[in-house]
Amino acid sequence: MPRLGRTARALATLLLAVGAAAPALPAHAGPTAAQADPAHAAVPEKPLQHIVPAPVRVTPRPGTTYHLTPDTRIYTHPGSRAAEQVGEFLADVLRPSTGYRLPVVPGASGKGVSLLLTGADPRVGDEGYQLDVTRRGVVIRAKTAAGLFAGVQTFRQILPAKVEAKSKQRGPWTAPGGSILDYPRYAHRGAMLDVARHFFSVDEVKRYIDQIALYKVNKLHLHLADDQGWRLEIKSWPRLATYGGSTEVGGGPGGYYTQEQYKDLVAYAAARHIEVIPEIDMPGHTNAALASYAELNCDGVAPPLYTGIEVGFSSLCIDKDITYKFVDDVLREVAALTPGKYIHIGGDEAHATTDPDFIAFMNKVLPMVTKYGKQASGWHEFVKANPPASAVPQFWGTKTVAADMVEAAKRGNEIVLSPATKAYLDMKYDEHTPLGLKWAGYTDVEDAYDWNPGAYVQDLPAEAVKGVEAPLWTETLTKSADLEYMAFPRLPAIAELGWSPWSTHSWDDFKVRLAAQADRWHVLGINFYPSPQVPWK
Ligand code: TNX
Repeated sequence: MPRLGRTARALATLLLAVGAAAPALPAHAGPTAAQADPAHAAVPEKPLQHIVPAPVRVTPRPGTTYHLTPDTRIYTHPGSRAAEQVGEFLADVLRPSTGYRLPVVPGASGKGVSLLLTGADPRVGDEGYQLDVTRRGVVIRAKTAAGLFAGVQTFRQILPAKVEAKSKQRGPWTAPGGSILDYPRYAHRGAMLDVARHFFSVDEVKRYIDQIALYKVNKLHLHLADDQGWRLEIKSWPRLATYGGSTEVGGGPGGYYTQEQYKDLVAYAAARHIEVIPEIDMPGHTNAALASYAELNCDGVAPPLYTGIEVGFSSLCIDKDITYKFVDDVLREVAALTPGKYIHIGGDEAHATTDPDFIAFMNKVLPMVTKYGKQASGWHEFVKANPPASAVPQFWGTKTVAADMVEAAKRGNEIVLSPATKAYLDMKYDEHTPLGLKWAGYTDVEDAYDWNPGAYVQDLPAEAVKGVEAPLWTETLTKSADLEYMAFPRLPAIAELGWSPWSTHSWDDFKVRLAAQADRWHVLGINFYPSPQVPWK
């Protein structure tokens, strides 16, 4: 027990003994003894109880700890390249701060850290894991590399926060003994980033990918085209990127990803078990495309580029054949760049398109998505077109009554929930927030956290919910520090709704676990909003 006074040591021993009497505690087991005791400052951290998102089951092994040492090896499942990659990912996190070599070797050993694809509790499913920390070693078991990766994220959180540092730090590198069984509530745990309103470089997007991976988010929806900018090179329509991508909100230089850069982003996400869902918004939110090619406009006249923040004024020309040649070309190229299942075709706020035109448009475009081997996602308005059961509507409403979502569920669509009043990371926290918008209302952390996706939309059956997603629109955000200020701490709140069983849901517990994350955010340089709702240390 490191550097504690005698009284504190006695107290800590007592607390560990108390822990011993209570074997399996759910992660939400109320305030810890440490917080309840006035002398808590001297009591060691209880990282097993501070994991975000809350695991399904945590069983401490009181009095037991494991230490990384200069001789520690990372063993990965023999013959599995995917497990080896997860091992390399873990080593890349641990090496700079510990200064240890941490070789990644195939094999299984009770010593060191082992990442194994056998022997996991069947309940872990496709993305869950089991984590066991004993005096001899750490063993993560899963059925898939995605499960091992999730286990690695948990392992990071039970090591001291400074393990996240990029430079050598002083140990000890202690993990508390215990066992965790963990698996997600929902298959879709998404974050959306709008790179159209303001452009974010490949490195900035990678930084965000690393941040969302910490909280077991498994989908990155990239909003790649909007009125203010087209951000992906399309070889058959090159001016989309070179001209349509040449500005952004406020008139800055904008930018776009070449297809090579985009592939690199997709691979970077895949290495973190995150599927990129590209969005090309249509038929509205298309001024950048309309400005790039005059022939896409009904009157044949290209409008100027747009750098304001109004929505709902642009539309592709529904009656022109060239519109569908254009969409087909774009979807073909986007599909070829997409190893994931989904292409998001937008469909929101098409205020410049009549309903019959909108439906006619979607009826032509939805089959193209299928033709290129993908399933369509779309903002919830696209259910007007009766998309096939494989399509995934993304609900962004501000009300909890949504008959169209209930009807879509009856037709077999699974729905992703991004209610703007809860999950929109671009909403201001309160009236003092310097960034963000407020049309859906202020959203402090407790608002973002306190809703049940399984029972949110009235009469929508729990089984119709595919998951949750936190959109980050960037009309007012220009740099990574801005993204982080809006996403932290609300992104971890939405991530927990997507991962953790509802039985663990407790704001009073969550806010304490969230507070404990701040040490990590400091070390990682994440610019978070220190909400007064959270008991930061
Ligand atoms: C609505 S919600 C939009 C976006 C804006 C956002 C700003 C939705 C699908 N569309 O175009 O960026 O509000 O909060």
